[in-house]
Amino acid sequence: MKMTLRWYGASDRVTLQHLRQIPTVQGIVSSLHDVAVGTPWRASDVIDLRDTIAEHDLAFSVVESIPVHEEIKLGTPARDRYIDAFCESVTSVGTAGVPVVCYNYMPVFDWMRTALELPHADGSTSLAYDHDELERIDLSRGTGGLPGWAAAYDAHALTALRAAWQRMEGEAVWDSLAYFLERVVPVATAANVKLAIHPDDPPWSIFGLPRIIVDAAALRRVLSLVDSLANGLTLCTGSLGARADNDLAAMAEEFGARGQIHFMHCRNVKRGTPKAFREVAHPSSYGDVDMCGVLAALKHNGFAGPMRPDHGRMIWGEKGRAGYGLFDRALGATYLSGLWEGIRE
Ligand SMILES: [Mn+2]
Repeated sequence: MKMTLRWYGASDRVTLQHLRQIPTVQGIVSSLHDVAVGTPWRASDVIDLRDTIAEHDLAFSVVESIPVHEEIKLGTPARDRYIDAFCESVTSVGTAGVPVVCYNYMPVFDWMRTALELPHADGSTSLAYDHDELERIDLSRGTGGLPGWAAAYDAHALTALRAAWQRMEGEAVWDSLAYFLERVVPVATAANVKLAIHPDDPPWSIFGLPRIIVDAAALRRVLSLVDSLANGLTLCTGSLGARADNDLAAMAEEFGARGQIHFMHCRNVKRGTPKAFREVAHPSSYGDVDMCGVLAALKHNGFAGPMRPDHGRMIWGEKGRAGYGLFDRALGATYLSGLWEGIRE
């Protein structure tokens, strides 16, 4: 296992030097955040980012993410040129020697929460989600009412997108994913890059939009679409852990044994009423994720890939990007590394 942390580039308040000072951290997870969705990445830009990271004696371990253009997910005739662009980006990542690309396949919206600073009894804050609250949000005037949703859509664009998605049943999303992977996986293989799909967060339909990467059966199905080591998974314990019927240790065992987990996101959640949760400190006792069970299954199966503490809380008065402060993620990294060290093979 290689411990990594996400870094948002030069504009991130958390610096590479900060991250380097956290015990056990060896690598960085980052992206070309300034390149528009659907524009192919240049190898020279990925190499520049890799070299910046290397100046701090850290590896560029994972690209998270290359965004998948909406036309690809919708399966429109325009998708082919966006798939070509995605392939070109994957090739550039391979040229720079970055071994893993994380991506997700969620319609319209990426991760979704209803609170970015839910206060906890100890004075810390974290991200949280309540489905009833979400469904009460009025989208008729665009995405302005959504907390934390960066890529804004105005009312017109959002209405058009939602109308397009209304024609897509879940099976149609699977078809478009298969079409995408059939073209991208061979390119990734040739570039020596492993693709790692991130589960949907939260793992259920929102605003009437289908979400398909939600449980073990879905992960199995993704792997069956194209049988290749380059077609793999990001196992995110926080995303999948929002559902009580997801046994995360069993998933780590099953997909770890197959060697198809290319990237680990470790985050703990405390589930509330059905379809509600809040993010909590990483140790198992604070939430519903059996972190020791997950890591034991991975270690038992020889997991050697990158792992990162996913979101952290905001503690000690820190301000910054929701979920991506320094302090609690640093505690998460050392907790996870300690847990890992303590598990005997
Ligand atoms: Mn995640």
